[in-house]
Amino acid sequence: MTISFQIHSLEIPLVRPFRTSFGSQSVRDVVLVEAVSDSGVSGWGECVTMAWPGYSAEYTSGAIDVMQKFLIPTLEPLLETSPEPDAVRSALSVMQGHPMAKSALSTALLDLWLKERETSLANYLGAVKDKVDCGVSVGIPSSIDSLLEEVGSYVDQGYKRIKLKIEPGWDIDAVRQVRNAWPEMLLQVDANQAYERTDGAHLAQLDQYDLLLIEQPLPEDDFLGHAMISREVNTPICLDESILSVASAQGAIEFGATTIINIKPGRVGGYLTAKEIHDLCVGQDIPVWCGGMLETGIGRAANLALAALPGFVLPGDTSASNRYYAEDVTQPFVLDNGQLPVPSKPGIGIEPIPENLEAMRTAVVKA
Ligand code: SMG
Ligand code: MG
Repeated sequence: MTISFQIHSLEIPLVRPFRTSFGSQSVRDVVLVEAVSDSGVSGWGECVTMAWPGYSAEYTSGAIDVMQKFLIPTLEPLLETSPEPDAVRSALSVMQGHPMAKSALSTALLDLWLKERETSLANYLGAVKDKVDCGVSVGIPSSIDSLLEEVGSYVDQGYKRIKLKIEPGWDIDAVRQVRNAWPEMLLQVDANQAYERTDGAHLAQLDQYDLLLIEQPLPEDDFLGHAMISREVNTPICLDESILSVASAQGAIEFGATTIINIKPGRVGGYLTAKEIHDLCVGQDIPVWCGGMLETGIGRAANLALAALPGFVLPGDTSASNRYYAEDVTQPFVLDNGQLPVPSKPGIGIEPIPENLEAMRTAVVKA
C-alpha cells in the first residue's frame, strides 16, 4: 500500500464558550486525518464531529472508531496509488451513515490527489470567486447585554451577516434587541432542532424582524413538520441537519420543507456530494450558503473553496480563525472587509504548522 493514514486528535480552547440549543462547549476536540503517500506528500481532511452526539448522531470517538475499524479497511484496495475522488466515494458508500468520518477521509485523499495534479480545490469544484463574504454565528449567551456586546464586536470586525442561535426562551426578544440595535444588518437564526411542530405561531413572531431565514427549527427527520412550519411562518425556512444527501435535498425542496439550504461537506459525506447539492439547488433556484462546524484552518480552507461556487449567494458561517481560536493549527484566516480569501494553492491550499500540531495534539494513531 502506498498511502497510509494518520489520525491526529487535538484539543483547542475556544476564545469563548459556544452554546447552542443542544449544549455548550469551551474546547474543540478536533480530528485531522492525514493521508500520507510513499513519496512523503500529505493530504489533509478535518472530521467535524462534536465530542458528543448533540448536533447529529456522529461523535468524535465514534468517528475515529469507524474510520479505523471499517472505513480505512474498505478503502485499502484503492490505496496502491492516489485514488480518483469518485472511486473513494463509491467505495465508502457500502458503509451506512458516518458522513463526517467519510468526509474527513475522502478530503484527505482529495487533497493529496489534487496536489499531485497541481490543482486547487477551488478550481476543481468550479469556484467563480477569489474572496467570499463571511457571516458569523453567535451562541446563546448569559444575558441580552452580553449578546449585544458580542454582536457589536462582530459588526465592528466587518462581518456581513449575523446568525443568532435560538431556543425556546431565547428567541423573540433576543432577535428584537439585535434588530433594534442594527436595523440594516443581514440577520438570521438557527434553532438546531429545538422546536416542535406546534411552534409555528410562536416562530411567526419573528416575521416582523426581517430575517433572512430560520434554520432547522425541528428534528432532522421531520420534513412534514418543516413544511407545516413553512406554511405558518413567512420567513424562509432553511434546512441544515436534515440535508444529508442529494436525495434528501431534492425531497425537502419538493416537499416544501425548505427554500434555502445550508451545505456542510461533513454532514453530506464530502465535497463531491456538497457540490452536487449545490448544482441541484442552482437548477431549482434554491439559494445555498456554506455552514460551519468550528473548523480549524484545515476545514475552513476547504469550505472557502466550496463557498466560492456560484450558487453560494448568501454569506456563510465561514468566519475568521479568531472567531473561535486564539491560535489555529494553520496560519490563521483573517477577515478583510468582511471577506476571506479562497485558497489558491494546490489541494485545500493549507497545511498544519508542525509546531502547532504537536502542541495541540493529544493523540495520533497510524491507521
Ligand atoms: O463554524 O461558525 C461555525 C459554526 C457555525 O453555528 C454554527 N454551526 O448548526 O450551523 C450549526 C452549527 C453547528 C455546530 S454547533 C456546535
Ligand atoms: Mg445550523
